[in-house]
Amino acid sequence: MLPQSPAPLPRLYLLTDRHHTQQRPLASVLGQALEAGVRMVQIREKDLDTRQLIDLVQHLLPLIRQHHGKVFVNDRVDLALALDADGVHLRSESLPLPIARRMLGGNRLIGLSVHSAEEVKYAENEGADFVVLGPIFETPSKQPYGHPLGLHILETACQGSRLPIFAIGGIKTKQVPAVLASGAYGIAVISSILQAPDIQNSTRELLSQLA
Ligand code: TZP
Repeated sequence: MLPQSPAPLPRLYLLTDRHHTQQRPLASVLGQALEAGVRMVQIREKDLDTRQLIDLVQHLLPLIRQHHGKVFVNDRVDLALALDADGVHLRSESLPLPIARRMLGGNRLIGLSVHSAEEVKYAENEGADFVVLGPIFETPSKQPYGHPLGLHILETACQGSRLPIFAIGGIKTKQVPAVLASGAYGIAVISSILQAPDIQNSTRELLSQLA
């Protein structure tokens, strides 16, 4: 029998930020997004200490799994392993990718946040499973990364790499066709789901553009 190839990644990647939920509890907002079809979630709550983060992951992970979703922990390889997440999402100041891979082995996924076509190549060469490239558009959610990269850099990165590239930064439903036309595999979002007045509706709109 041929070995089974892994299931393809979902095309919509939701990043959590409990400061962007319009005062609604994160678990409830996330629950609605999952109901509407989100299947890939990064728990990204950078201001929590280790104990608080463990509590949150333990609270959210069963909810995400109930919906057959994949769970990624931002930055914390140790917690991804200990709490049995599907993978880790690394940023530039995280453990270097080869070290994270050594710790996680081949069965867990590693995503990397990148900001240029060159960093996409690096991620590919070092064995990342996917990257999140951005910010592509202007976004209030992420001031520190400065100027948006724009669709041209997204297109260059996609042409130069076979890795799945998720575009991030200011992506709403109406930007999805242009992002896909640039070669992106999918999109990663915070505010277009977490801040939406109708979370299920906004999630479904994004998914229908990605279908
Ligand atoms: N990395 C680049 S832009 C960004 C991150 C985490 C924030 C994306 O937030 P939004 O609200 O989807 O624009």
